[in-house]
Amino acid sequence: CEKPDARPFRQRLLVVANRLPVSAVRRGEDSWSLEMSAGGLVSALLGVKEFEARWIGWAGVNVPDEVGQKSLTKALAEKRCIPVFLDEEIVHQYYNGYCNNILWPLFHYLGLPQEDRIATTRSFQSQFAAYKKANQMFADVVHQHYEEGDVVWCHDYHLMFLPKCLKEYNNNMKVGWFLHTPFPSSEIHRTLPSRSDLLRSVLAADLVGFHTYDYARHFVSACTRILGLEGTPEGVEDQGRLTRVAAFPIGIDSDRFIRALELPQVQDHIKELKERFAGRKVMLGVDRLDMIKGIPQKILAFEKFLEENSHWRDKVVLLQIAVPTRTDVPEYQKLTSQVHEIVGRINGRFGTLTAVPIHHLDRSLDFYALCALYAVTDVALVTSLRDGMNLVSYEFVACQDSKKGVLILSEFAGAAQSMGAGAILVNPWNITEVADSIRQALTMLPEEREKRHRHNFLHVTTHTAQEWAETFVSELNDTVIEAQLRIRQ
Ligand code: ADQ
Repeated sequence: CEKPDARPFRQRLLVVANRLPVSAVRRGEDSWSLEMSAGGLVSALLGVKEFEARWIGWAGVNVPDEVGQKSLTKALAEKRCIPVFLDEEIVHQYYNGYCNNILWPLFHYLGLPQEDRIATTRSFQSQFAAYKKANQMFADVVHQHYEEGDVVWCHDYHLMFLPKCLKEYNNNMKVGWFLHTPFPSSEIHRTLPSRSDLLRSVLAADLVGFHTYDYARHFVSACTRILGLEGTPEGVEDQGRLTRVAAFPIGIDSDRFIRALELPQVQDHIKELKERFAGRKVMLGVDRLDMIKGIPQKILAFEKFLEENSHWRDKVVLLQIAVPTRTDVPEYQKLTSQVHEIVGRINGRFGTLTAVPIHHLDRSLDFYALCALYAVTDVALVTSLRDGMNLVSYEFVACQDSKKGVLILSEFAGAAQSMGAGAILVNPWNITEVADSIRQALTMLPEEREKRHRHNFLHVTTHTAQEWAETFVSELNDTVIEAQLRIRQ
């Protein structure tokens, strides 16, 4: 007789995102090395243990041949990953073009590209066509792997067309969509030529989630103003069908950071850093090198602080770690040169033969080095011009339980809504205000630091990535059950 399966039932979750959590590098005709990629989405979803999760996405590499596609599919299957194969042209038009050149800046209030109008319209149309085509390719792969009862969770602005494609395949599929960036005011969204198509497609999902209540409100008001639909406290209604819209603020796996601080290698690194910067307060910025992160504004505010507080010049150092991203895009290349130019000028102005005020690194740090840096920091500076949430602020807080450093946080990061009471909130465009907040942070009394840190630490350790994912998926299950009950009534 068959033994009963001892494992509790775990629902299958298909996580669909533009990128898989691993990047593939080809080593031979059918040999691959797979590297874990960093980033908020990956670290958040890796903490989810309640589900039988599979990832569907692009592995970041062009694989034109069948041998390569087969062998990569096999290698990825061991990591529970399923590839979507995108060719170079699609990647160029869909990913570099429509996603990164149009949706990303627009959703962060940087507007649409400003080139010649006719050229923009033409390239816009072909990029949008590629966007739809790529989303359909993702849908095809989901369809091939879908089993009845699965939950399909689509992620981010790359896949706004996916909910509609999935529901066309199977209207009973449970589909959720979550946006990791801000959703802008409806006045911004309405400038997008494909504004209605994207909204309608997202509305095909059963549940639509955002980091903050404000983004959810902007989305609902875009649907009411642009599509003429009815917004309700629950979401958006279209001819009796409700799409539930709500806020699900993401978190981090805080225990992973807290546990890492106890490892000997991290402790050694902390000791080295303390010796290296002895006698100086350490300020830290960790960002992807992206215009939305407000890196030039942050550095200029630091310059202003040094200008106005000469007695601090040899007592403080700013470590700015910036991972280059989208390096083939001219705007990003310009940003890199701009940051280097400002850092060089300030170091020339305030540096001495033995020390410079800014250490700028254009690279990624490994997890343990990052934890050590967070732990020795006195003041973290997060000055995003817009940011869906910003996980760096969470990671810093998780590593500060002994030091109780101060977080200076942009009011335009989603994190400001959860950590506003513990951080010093600033308008990153106001260089004078940020410079003043640096002085305030460096001179803050220990009791005040302790009080602010307690608030933030409690938030970061209770609102974790796991809790975020479980809440979203259980809300999605409930939403579908409620909709079925409504139809039966
Ligand atoms: P990102 O824009 O990538 O994420 P963020 O939330 O700060 O921004 O996450 C960045 C991640 O990359 C963090 O885990 C951080 O540790 C890591 N990282 C950044 N710089 C690094 C460096 N130099 N070395 C090593 N690691 C580095 C998007 C949205 C955010 C949203 C997340 C999650 O733009 O607003 O918070 O998704 O939803």
